[in-house]
Amino acid sequence: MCEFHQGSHSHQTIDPAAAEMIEKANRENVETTWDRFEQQKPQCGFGDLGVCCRNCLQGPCRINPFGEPKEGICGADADLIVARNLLRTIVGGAASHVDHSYMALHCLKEAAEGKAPYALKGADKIKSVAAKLGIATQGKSDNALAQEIVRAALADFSSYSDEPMGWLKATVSPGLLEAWSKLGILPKNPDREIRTAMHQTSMGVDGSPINLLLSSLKMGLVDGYAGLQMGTDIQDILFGIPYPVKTEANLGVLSHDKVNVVVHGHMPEVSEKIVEWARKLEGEAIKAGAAGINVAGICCSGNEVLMRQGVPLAGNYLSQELAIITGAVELIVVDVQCFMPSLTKVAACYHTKVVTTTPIGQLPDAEYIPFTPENADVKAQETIRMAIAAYAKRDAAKVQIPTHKSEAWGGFSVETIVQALSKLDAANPLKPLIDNIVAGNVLGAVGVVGCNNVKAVQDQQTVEMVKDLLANNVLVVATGCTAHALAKYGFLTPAGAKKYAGEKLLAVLTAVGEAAGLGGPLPPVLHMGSCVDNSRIGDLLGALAGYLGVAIKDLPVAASAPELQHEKAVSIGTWAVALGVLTHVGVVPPVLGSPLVTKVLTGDLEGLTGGKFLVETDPHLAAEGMMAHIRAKRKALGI
Ligand code: SF4
Ligand code: MSK
Repeated sequence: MCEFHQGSHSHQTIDPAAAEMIEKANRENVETTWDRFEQQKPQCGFGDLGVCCRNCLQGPCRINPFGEPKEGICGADADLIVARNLLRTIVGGAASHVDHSYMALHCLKEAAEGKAPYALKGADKIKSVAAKLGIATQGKSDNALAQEIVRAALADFSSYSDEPMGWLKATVSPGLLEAWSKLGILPKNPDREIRTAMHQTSMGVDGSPINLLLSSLKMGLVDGYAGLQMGTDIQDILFGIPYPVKTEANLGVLSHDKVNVVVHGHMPEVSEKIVEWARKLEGEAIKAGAAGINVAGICCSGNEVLMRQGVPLAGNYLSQELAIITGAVELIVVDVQCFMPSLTKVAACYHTKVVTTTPIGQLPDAEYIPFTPENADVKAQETIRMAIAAYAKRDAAKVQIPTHKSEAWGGFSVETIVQALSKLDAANPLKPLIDNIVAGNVLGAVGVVGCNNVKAVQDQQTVEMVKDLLANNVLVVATGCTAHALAKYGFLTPAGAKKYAGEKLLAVLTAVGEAAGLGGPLPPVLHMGSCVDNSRIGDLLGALAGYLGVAIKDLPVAASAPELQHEKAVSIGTWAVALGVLTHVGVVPPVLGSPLVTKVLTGDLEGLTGGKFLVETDPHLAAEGMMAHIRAKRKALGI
């Protein structure tokens, strides 16, 4: 066994389990994302600044920020090229979320019509979504209501009218509708908006950077309401509203003596079925000589099945190859988004099977098991049996599972948070939280979301920033791969409250946690779910603003994506600034080549929506910047 050198990978990760596996990869000559990052250096300066254009075949054109040329062949300057590239990035993110939401919608349609083996577990959600859509509920079965909800959603996708999206109108306050209407950014049919934005950014169409930035805001709303909100609403109907659940996080959750199956990607339609059939087929694994079947999650598939099933988290985005490098993973099943094409190459060094499940998410050399809502039971059994068969091929000499893991609590939907607070004030559940904010016991709240990015030391910016926020009595909610990051270091536990929260925040968390029957404080970071679950944060902000009778932009809150990598993180951030939220990004986005775009995003935007971007790669300065904003909002509210 190689001696474990903790800290020798301090420029790559702060996670000791990840460091141990990078060491193992080096020893076993397995290439990882960090090796490929080194091979990419130096990364292209034009790309970094966003001033490279490939939108027509006369290009590529690039602008020299320090000299000539100042324009591309068609005359597009840096401002235009950067604005066009930014909108296309946001379109990429929005399209991913909207397609995800559409897949969930298709699954709900088939299930509600009795054609797919999914029970509708979220009866409460059916009622609340129907109510917000204005669908009468009395005397109707869950299935009938679900079918009406599906029709309402599909109406948005097939709308020819100039009316804004129904799902958006049903979700946001009239104040926001009016503000967005004045800006001309209310989206209509989401598919049409995505098409129009691709058209708008093609060669020889929109030459106005400002107009393109307004379309970027509109695309943020497409993401927020046709992607995040609709996706979460539909998934809660299918799989149930999450409630608090305790589990564990980090590579140490992998088992030495069980068949390890890792779910990775985003779609609970796949991962829920894998969990269900792993439980049902446990006997077959035992017959094959294993102690059972252990399912663990990577990225947002992990978050989805953690939130509703208590499945442990194996790791976030940068740990996906490392899970295979343990030598203990029999099978990794992916669906859409965030899985590296390298997975099959890494898996080839071990006995691990890689299974793809969707027509748009395939990998050469992987096993393709096409899941549909109708065949999900059959395909999930096939997948689990493939994993059981692979167990016999596990090479004990190659197995090294890090011991590191931490307890982690998840399942903090808005419904859960309200339920916990209602133990303090049943008639007025939000009042205790608001009272504590007014009294200064909770300075404010920050939603910490998004990914890992190989440009940043894995988890470091997230952890350092959140430590500062909590110590200063700022409540933190988290989703996505940052929730994994925080889970690994104990932020999602009651003990984490004692370790990280400031005195006043700890007192509040203790009062709520004890009233809710947890026998101790609430975790100082509330895990609200996957990337699409960011809509839960939007719902919470809407409820708090509604209670106080102010706009979201007036609340003492901020958002942060300290280690973002995916286009989806940019589109989520754009939705957040459209809502009026100061949104920090800890990785510099490719916009600095345009002084105009940079100025609008980090300054002028505030005059339009109340939100803007804060770009800061230092986690301590980022925390300071958000807290300064929170204090200014408190002052403006007179608290
Ligand atoms: Fe160059 Fe203009 Fe074509 Fe872009 S659209 S590649 S700037 S000619
Ligand atoms: S999975 S989008 S790396 S959070 Fe949602 Fe993680 Fe970012 Fe993918």
